[in-house]
Parts: sequence; structure tokens; C-alpha cells
Amino acid sequence: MTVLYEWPPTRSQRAKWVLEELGIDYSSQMVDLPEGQQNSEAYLAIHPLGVVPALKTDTYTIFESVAIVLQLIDEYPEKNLAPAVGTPERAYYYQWSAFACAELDPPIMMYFDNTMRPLKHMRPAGAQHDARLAERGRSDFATRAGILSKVLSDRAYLLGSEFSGADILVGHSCFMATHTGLIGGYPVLQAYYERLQQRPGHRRAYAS
Ligand SMILES: N[C@@H](CCC(=O)N[C@@H](CS)C(=O)NCC(=O)O)C(=O)O
Repeated sequence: MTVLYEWPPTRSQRAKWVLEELGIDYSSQMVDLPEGQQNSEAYLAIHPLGVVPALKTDTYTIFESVAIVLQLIDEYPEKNLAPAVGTPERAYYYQWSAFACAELDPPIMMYFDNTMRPLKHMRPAGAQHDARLAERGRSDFATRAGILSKVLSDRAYLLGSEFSGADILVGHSCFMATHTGLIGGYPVLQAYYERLQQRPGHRRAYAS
């Protein structure tokens, strides 16, 4: 049985979304972050960084939301959530997948950490919100939102008319940008994320 280690609504929703899109039978194991369950010996054996998500299948246990999404999509080629290996379309699929975790998540988290993160959850303990870092996050996100807005101005999804795993990855970054208030001012990106939210797989993954 496939097990998703999650705590909604966090980056574990990326993994849950792809599980729902692919129709995989899985069970959910909640890792209570406020209670500190991520730092238990048992969970650290699954994810050595003590964060969610992680995924356990009959044959492997992995972490990193992007790796989970890409691996599961490769296991179900008949669901057509990724272009064929070696094609130009696959190159763009890799590009936007990497862009989500390397270029979108960090500025959003920098902004969140320095504006909205409760002080009792700051790292290191006792750290305060830093207005300069918040501005750096906002400004770096703005550059990247501009790039996405340009690409999405003439298409429904990142690769064109077909939804793919890259939309799950960037789509979750849009979820984070929505809940930090950063997405306001980028109507093309907002419309794209609204489109993604119509998908039954997205609805089920984010219902909790
Ligand atoms: N790069 C990782 C990031 C995972 C991550 O930072 N998860 C956060 C929630 S979004 C977490 O579990 N934080 C727990 C904590 O800070 O104690 C991924 O995409 O899977």
C-alpha cells in the first residue's frame, strides 16, 4: 500500500494532488507539525530533514515533493501527465518543474517567514521577522511571476493546451503565493491558478 506522509495545507499537497490525478490507491499518514511529530525518531527515519511530504510505496520510500510528483507520473505513462522522454516538450516539462522548487518556492517562503510565520515557529528560535528579507522575497517573486505571466498569456497550461505534472508543481507554488497574498497583481497567473483549482484532483487534494 502506498502511504503519503502529509500535513495539510503544505507542500505535501503537491504529492496528494498527483496521487489524486493518477487515481492511485493510497493511505494518508498525518505528521502533526505543530505537535512536532516531524522530529520523532520514527519520522526522521523516513525523512531525515523532518519535513513533509514523504511517500512510501511497496518498493521505495522517497521525499521531496517534486521527486514524488515526477516519479509517480513516470509510473503511469497512460495518464499522459508528461511528454515523452527526449522530446522538446519534455525539456520544457523539466524546466518548469525545476522552476517551481528552485525559483518560486524560495522567495514565497522568504516572504512568508518574514511576514506571516508565527514568531514561536521561527528558526532559529527567537528570530524576528526581517522587513528587508520580506521585501527581497516579494521582489524575487515578482520577477518570476512576470516570467510566468508572459508564458501563460497565450496558453491554458505551461506546456500549451495539455495539463501536465509541471502544472501540479507550479500550481502548488501558486497556492502558496495565493495564501501569502503575493499573487495579487498578476491576473494571468491568478486565472491560471483558478483554472487548475477546477480540476477534481486539485479539489480532493486541497479539501482538507
Ligand atoms: N523541498 C521540500 C520542502 C518541504 C518542506 O519544507 N515542508 C514544510 C511544509 S511546506 C515542513 O514540513 N515544515 C516542517 C517544519 O518546518 O517543521 C519539498 O518540496 O518537499
